Amino acid sequence: MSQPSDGIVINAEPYEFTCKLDDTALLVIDMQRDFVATGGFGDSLGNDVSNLHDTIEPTRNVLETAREAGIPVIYTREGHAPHLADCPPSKEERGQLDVGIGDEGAMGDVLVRGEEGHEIVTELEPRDDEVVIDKPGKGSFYATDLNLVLRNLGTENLIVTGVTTEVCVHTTIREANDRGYECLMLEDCVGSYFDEFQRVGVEMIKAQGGIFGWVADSQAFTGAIESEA
Ligand code: C5J
Repeated sequence: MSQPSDGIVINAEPYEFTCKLDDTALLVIDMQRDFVATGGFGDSLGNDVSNLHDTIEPTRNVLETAREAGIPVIYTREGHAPHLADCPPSKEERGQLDVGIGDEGAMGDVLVRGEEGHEIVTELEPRDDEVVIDKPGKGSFYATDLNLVLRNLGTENLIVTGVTTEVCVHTTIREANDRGYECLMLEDCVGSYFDEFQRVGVEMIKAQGGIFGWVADSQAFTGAIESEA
């Protein structure tokens, strides 16, 4: 069982992933200080952010390879306008947090656009010519222009990185599946606060012959792209 033979072949599970430079985009999901940084929202909730930190270096390598190969890079950021009119009250209230969405935290108002915590971590900063999609939900397609942007680019395949594995990464891959995209998750470039969720979150993508897509590590991706160049 394999995809059509023309194209770049990436060693993946449950079987080889094939794509072309001109029908592929790299998604970098929610690598924001609020989720990843020490002192950010995720950290303030008592989560261990070290697993998320570990994704930065491999993602940086993947970004460099994609940019050199001319693969479009699309970033997403989860967050809300300062008035919070785009934040469902259920989301705002859930958790009964002392410092929750819209409240003042160590990096500005939590998950609010324009605040320090909402920005992408410095190591992975978008270039000026790259698309950054601001999303109010977990899924990157919900209430955003992502599908339009991808269709305009001629994208059929998505290389998926970001955080957190079982929340925004999974929701986005599931949404992408239903819209006809093929997704390759790079397992060392996605991170969860919880080891068990990371393990199972990765397994679930490639189970049942690739029910949601494929999984590879970042070196399988960079090696395949670089050998094509
Ligand atoms: C969460 C995300 N975990 N980016 N957001 O609330 O996964």
